[in-house]
Amino acid sequence: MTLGETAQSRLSEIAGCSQAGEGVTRLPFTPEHKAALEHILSWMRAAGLDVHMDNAGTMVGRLEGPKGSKTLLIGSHQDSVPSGGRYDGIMGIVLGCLAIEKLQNECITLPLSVEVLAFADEEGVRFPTALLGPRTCAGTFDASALDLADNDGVTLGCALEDFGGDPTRLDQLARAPSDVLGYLEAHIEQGPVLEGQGAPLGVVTGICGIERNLLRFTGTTGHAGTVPMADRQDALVAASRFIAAVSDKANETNAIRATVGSISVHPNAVNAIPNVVNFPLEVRSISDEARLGFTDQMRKLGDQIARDRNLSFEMEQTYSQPAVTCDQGLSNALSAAVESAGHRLITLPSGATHDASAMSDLCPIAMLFVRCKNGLSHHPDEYANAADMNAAIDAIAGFLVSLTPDELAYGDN
Ligand code: HGY
Ligand code: MN
Ligand code: MN
Repeated sequence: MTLGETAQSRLSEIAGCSQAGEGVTRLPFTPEHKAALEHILSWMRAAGLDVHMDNAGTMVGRLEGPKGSKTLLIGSHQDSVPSGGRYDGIMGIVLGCLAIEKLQNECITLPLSVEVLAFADEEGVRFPTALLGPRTCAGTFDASALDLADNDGVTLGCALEDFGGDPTRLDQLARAPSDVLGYLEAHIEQGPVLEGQGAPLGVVTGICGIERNLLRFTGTTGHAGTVPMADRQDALVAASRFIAAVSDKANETNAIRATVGSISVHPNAVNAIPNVVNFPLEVRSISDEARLGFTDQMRKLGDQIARDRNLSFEMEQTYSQPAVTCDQGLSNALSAAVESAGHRLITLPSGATHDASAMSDLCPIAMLFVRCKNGLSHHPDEYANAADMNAAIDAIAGFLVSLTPDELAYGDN
């Protein structure tokens, strides 16, 4: 059985740690998360790692290197979106463990310490916040997020405490940058590029930035049968014009991904003119300048549509995350390892965000993408094949071995 096939079998097993229903639904600090940790614990122990769960619910597996050497962190997230796939996040954890297991089996000792980190919550589905694990590592976690609640009114702080974490000691998890050489995340591509290029692996150049705004059009409600069309201040018609224009404008450039993923209408009655419509607008781009410019353009468009129809328009930012660039030195080492493993080198940006986005506040980052069937992700049919995962394990192992001791001299940056 190849290590890629072992990865496939492990991912199939842990996919069972899910709420009932199609695909994988594994949210942070739930029974499904607790069950998944048992599998992750066994993977880390099989790789010879010392394992513990930290106060943020991150499962940490560590292989101690030579005294005073720096640590290379490998990681990704254990959680999924509702009815998601078997690979998003969890793949990076199993591939990290198997790459270290491969080196152990080949009696190769590394000139550095290595850790595998299984972060609890990257998707931000259960709570209106995300990246708890990497932000505690980077010392950038905002403790006010602990008061944010899920749909059942359970706060992040309570859920974390009930799970065995300690929300009062998260600030003690911050790593000293001088101890860390960098962070590597292997992840299914979640897009069609590698499949289109016929390549199993890709080295990521950078991770997109995100901005989310809540938008509101406010008009006047009235009887659907008696108010003449010309006299209406219909908030849903205005929002519809706006949303169609967002898509048209985003289609004019490949630099932008703009999405309206949900909408609420008031009074939401078949025979009443809608007077209040709320919806989120998410804008992503690898270029922060392009993202900010597009969002500003959309704000002006909303004002114009509201003026033309005698409505009011509001737009309030609810989330923002800048684009991050992967470290050139680590990416060069990763690229060399991909080619030494016998694979063509493809480099590409990431339209999805990752734990690496937050880890970039701590240390240099690198990402390795694995080919994704039909580019499908956040979907039950998400799939990566064993041969490609085997190639990734070889590349990660080769990357670890290639990191030269002088780069790892303690405290050299
Ligand atoms: O939204 C994202 O890009 C990630 O999957 N959380
Ligand atoms: Mn995801
Ligand atoms: Mn992910």
